[in-house]
Amino acid sequence: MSKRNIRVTDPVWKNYKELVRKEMIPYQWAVLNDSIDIAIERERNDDSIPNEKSHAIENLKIAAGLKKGEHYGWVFQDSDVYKWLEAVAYSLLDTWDDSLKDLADEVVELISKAQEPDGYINTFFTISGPERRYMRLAESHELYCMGHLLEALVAYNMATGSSLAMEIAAKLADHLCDTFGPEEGKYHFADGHEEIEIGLMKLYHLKGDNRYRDLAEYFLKVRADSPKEWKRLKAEDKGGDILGGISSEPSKYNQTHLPVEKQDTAEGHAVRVVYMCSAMADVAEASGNKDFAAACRKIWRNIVDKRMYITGGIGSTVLGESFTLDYDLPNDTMYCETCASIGLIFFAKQMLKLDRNGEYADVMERALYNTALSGMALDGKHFFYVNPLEVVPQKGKLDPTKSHVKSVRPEWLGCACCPPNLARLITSVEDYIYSVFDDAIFVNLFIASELEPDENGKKVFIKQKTDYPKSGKVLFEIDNKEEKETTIAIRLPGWTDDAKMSLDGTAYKPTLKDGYMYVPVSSGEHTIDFEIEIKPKRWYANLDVSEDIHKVAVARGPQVYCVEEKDNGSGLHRLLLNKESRLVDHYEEDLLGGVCVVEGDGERCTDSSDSESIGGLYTDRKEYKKETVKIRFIPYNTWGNRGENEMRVWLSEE
Ligand code: FUB
Ligand code: ZN
Repeated sequence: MSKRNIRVTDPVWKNYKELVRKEMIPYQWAVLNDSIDIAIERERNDDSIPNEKSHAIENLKIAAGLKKGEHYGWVFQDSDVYKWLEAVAYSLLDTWDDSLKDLADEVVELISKAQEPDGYINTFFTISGPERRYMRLAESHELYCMGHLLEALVAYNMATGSSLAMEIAAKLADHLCDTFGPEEGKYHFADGHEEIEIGLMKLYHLKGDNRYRDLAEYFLKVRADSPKEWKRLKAEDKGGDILGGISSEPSKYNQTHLPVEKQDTAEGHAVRVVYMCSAMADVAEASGNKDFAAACRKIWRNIVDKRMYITGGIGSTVLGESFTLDYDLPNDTMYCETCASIGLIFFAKQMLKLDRNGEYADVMERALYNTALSGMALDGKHFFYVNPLEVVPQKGKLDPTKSHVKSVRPEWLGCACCPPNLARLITSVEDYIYSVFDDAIFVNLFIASELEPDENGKKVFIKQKTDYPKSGKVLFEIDNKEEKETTIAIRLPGWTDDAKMSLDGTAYKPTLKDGYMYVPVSSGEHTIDFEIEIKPKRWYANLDVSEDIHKVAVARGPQVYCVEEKDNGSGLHRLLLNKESRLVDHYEEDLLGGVCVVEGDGERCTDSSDSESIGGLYTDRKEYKKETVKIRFIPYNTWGNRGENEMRVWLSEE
């Protein structure tokens, strides 16, 4: 078993990790085995969404020949198990647990039995149509599932040293290298859903085998050529559609409209885009592919400048779970899938390896603290797939265009991609705190933790002490055991204007470049005291975001806030936040697991519900009647934890 070289000490994050370890992982295990009586909700009104059970472990058992039966669920149902296994691996790195390890070993064993002798693995095809292998790759998710499997096996090998995990991974990767590639006689197309590229890169980073990196690069390069090959094989395939709708999606849906290196806007299915970019940036860094790097920078700019919600959510429409157009950011019909924000975090992390620019970490933090964490209830057993910025529960129930907008997190979802994705993110959050380079260590996230050098890394130890984002104070205790000076580059978040810093007790003015403050530290022990002001702030959207014009959002540090009916009564659209009112924050230990609440003076329009109601829909009267109210905001990521109620992020301001 290996040890992490970084350990989270922050109580809030430790708590999240414990929630995943103690609640989410066993809960998800029970769901994957259909051994728990819960309501599995369809993520939207669509009768074709399988929601009777998960059957994911059963599918593996059938494929392994241990049971008889049919495949059930999505064609990518296997990936739920793989993501669970990856989360278990990270969790074991945090807290060793013999029985969890034994259980995960059994899963790895089961996977090895479900793997075909040539390395191929996919329960749907093994059970329902071995002759259809790779014939429907636009929709079949075969490589998508394999990508998740590689990620899981790499993580599990790192956590436990499992040689079986590595055997399965090598056999699978070799199968892929033999089957796909530029050489004659191999397949020249990619999967409709990017992910295999990420898995191959993880295996490449672990094993250093260039074939895996090259194949990841190949899958990206061949992407735009794939549709004609998909079409050719589909015509030969004797079976029916596997995921009906997908074959009729436009090429932008799966990013095949242009060669990936020529893409400069985020188009189509949001999760696919950010998974693709994450892999592209990783390959660019590993192989020096400058065209990939340039495309990533352009797509990044398009997302961050024109297509991302203030919560770090992406994907403006349920149709194709997709991006739409610049500045189109509706708050109550959007998609903002939890997985998409998780993918954005992956993308940001890879960009931090390419460019030393704090903006990537700003966005990573925005997505992490808001949309990603909002994906899970405080009990670790209820999950959002879609993360709205404005909810009126009845609309989600009665307006067919809003059936995906839920006001309470379901116990599980027909398409269960998000919960295990979040589990693996939370259990590996330490991987996002620092970027370590030969000449400098970059601090991306402020999370209390202890960093030790890994075997080959530079000998610098950092203890980060902070209760961020409750306060903006961070103390770094650094022990530079190198014989030469090194640099600690600390992110100055883009949402703040100023920071105070002292080095070894003396005020220090660091060089600021691209969002990082550079602090040189000589050999020996040092302290850096760093403080940014965290107070509630108002934010306004670009004028071209028509949905948010004349509205205000409140954030406190990296956390976006929202108002809930529970605190502010129903009809949240009637609230007006006074322009001049001071926003005041205080900590409430007993609320929502302990949160900073923000309050501001405002008004509520009362006209149409009192005795002087206008009586009809419209009036020529100039003013609404108003009553003075105190508006109470809570962190967005904690909404929906007190029963069904209205919520909104953007408020009118007067
Ligand atoms: O297609 C696999 C996963 O299911 C996607 O990443 C999610 O958006 C959901 O559609
Ligand atoms: Zn998802």
